[in-house]
Amino acid sequence: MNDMVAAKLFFGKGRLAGGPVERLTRRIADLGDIFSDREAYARMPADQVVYEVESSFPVAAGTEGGLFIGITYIHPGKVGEEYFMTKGHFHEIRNRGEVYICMEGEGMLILMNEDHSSVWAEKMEPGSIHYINGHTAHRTANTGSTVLSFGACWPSDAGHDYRTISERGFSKILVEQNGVPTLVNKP
Ligand code: M6P
Ligand code: ZN
Repeated sequence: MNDMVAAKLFFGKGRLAGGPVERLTRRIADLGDIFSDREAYARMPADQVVYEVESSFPVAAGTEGGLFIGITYIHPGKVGEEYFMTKGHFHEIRNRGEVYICMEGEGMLILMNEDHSSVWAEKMEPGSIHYINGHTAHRTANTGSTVLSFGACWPSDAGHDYRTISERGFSKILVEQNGVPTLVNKP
């Protein structure tokens, strides 16, 4: 039992507080391998913040049976027609699931099966709760004009496999078409 860890956290003033919280910022320069429109990407300011993640790790990474908690804040914006989004990942231990709970804004949770043959999306809106099955890659995109924030809870032994996504991407991307978020085959 780690007694340095607060058992109770608060989402106050738009921020996670009340215990040890790790903060991570992902800028345009950190996301070179996820956006499809390379020319539009090259025109973006390298230091522009795309999303931030606040996480609480009550147990050591790799602990079986524990849980981690996070809140992700995705800023509004697009690279070309593709919405600002997270890197996305499978879990290293593939069968581990996750839950997302949307707090503010509007967006889409983009999901892909393990052999990349199927990509689908669920609409995120304040109060929507999303169960992400194991063996399923997950990524979130902000399709609105305000910050999209959502809470996440995942097993402490799940791990993040970013390499598979970095190498192969998702087989569909989410772009604005006639003002509507639309999944299209990756160019
Ligand atoms: C959620 C959780 C985290 C993840 C974060 C950002 O909060 O799924 O585990 O780190 O979203 O997503 P990514 O790691 O794919 O950039
Ligand atoms: Zn995850």
